[in-house]
Amino acid sequence: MTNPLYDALIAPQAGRATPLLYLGDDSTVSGPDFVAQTHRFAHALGALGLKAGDRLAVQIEKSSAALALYGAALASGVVFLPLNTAYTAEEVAYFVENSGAALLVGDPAKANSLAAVAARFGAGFETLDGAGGGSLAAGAATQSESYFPVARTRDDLAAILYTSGTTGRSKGAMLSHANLLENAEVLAREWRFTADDTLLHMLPIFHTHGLFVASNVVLLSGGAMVFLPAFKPELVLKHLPKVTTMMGVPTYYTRLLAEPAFDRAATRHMRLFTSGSAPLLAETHRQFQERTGHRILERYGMTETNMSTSNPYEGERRAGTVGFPLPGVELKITDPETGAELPQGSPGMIEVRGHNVFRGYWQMPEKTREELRENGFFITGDIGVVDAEGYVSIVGRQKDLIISGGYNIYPKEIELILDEQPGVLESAVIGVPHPDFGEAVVAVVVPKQGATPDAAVLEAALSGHLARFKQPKAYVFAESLPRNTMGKVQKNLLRDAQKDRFEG
Ligand code: MCA
Ligand code: AMP
Repeated sequence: MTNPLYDALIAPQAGRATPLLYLGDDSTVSGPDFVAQTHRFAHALGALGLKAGDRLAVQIEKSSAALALYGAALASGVVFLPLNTAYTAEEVAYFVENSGAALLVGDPAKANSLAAVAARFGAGFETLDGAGGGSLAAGAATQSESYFPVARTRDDLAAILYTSGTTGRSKGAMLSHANLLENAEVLAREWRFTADDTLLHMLPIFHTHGLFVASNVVLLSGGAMVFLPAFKPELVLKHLPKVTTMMGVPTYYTRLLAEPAFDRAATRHMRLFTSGSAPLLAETHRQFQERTGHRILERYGMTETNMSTSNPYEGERRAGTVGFPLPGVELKITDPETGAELPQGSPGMIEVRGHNVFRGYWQMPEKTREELRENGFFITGDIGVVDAEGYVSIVGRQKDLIISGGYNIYPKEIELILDEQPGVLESAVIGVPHPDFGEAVVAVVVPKQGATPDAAVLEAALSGHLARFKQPKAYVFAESLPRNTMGKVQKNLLRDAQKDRFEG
């Protein structure tokens, strides 16, 4: 009996002699201790009635216990559904309801509101805090350290990660054991990860980047992680001497470049810096090389596809490109209207097919059919171009999406709430260049005749509904929105008008 991800990522940790995790308080977690905690959690999930295939929604702080809970879900065949810690209870409610989660695990500080959400949809509720305490941990403490993992096939689901839709309704991307394992294997090989590596892990673990790219690759290759709750430049400088590799979103690298101490000497021993989740400006790539001598390795992926392309480990890491399709991934550029493949050099829709492509959206067959072709190609919504040497560049997005500090924000979700506010006739939410976040959210609001809606009131109205990072960083009031002959709002014109708003 096998369980592909448990066998590859979790079980081998039991045999390691050196620490798996180095934590922010200078304590460590050994491999055997990590596996024991994973097993105790797996028993605790079983004791709470969770069976293989049930969904486990978690909105918890990053910690070694949170990673062990992910391991426990894998071991017990429970489908892991991690949620951004910034989401409001209202946002969490949608995911619990849509996924039919059997259990919600939340931070004790939010226990009242989250327990009410769980109760509303018939899910159980337990707590786990950033220090590894809470009711789930208490229930696990008395459980056995040995656990026989539940058998899973490569096609069984390991996780569901929600990704927002252009309609404002999030869709659960179903990821199988094979999706996650094969992608981790390819990345570990392509990026030369071995047991000698220690990764500086500062990414959140509720998204693909921090959980499946960073954590899975290290667990698979037998390396270790300096595992910190959040990104802070001063902590990078403190922990850098202990690590060989770092993964980040572009904001991490622009913030590090603002630290004079982050230089050639501080990074001399480093083997690899990777970047993804948002475009890395060619300028940042060049400045980073000038300052440190390292060329950041940029790669491209999505929640639905894990990683699809990467710049080469050996060979030229070309600024402004996301490199080549990874082994086992086919990539083509198509006409967004007809789906016909375009000749090399023409910009068009990026479509990808391979081991990495997800199994469809949870209980949304129509959405799945719209984006995942019968022949297996996934329509990414990203506009790209492939040069004569095969390097892929992302030159735009067909989807109405803002990427701010590596988080995806769908304008529709914000517009729907703004449009309901008193005094608001309509709104258009756009992303404009921002020196720190790459893009920042700006709301263009058209007041109803005679009304004078106030930005502070609108901000307050959004705050009960939406996570803080999605809320506009600025409001602009306009008499009308520019529209084309089809009546569609021309957001490009709004973006042009606002493009210098945050630039110094
Ligand atoms: C925090 N704030 C933000 C963001 N983060 N606003 C816009 N965009 C953001 N990303 C706001 C907070 O709401 C708060 O607002 C203020 O900034 C300070 O909050 P704080 O938590 O202190 O912020 P921070 O620590 O400076 O965080 C910025 C960050 C973080 C370090 C860039 O957002 C981050 O770690 N991002 C990584 C996201 C990530 O892992 N993405 C991977 C997705 P106020 O002060 O007004 O209250 S996976 C993916 O995309 C694909 C598959 C892929 O290819 O990897
Ligand atoms: P998510 O929905 O969080 O999976 O975000 C996926 C999206 O992030 C992709 O469709 C791209 O638009 C964007 N993305 C990820 N990596 C890169 C990159 N290296 N350059 C540009 N965009 C990227």
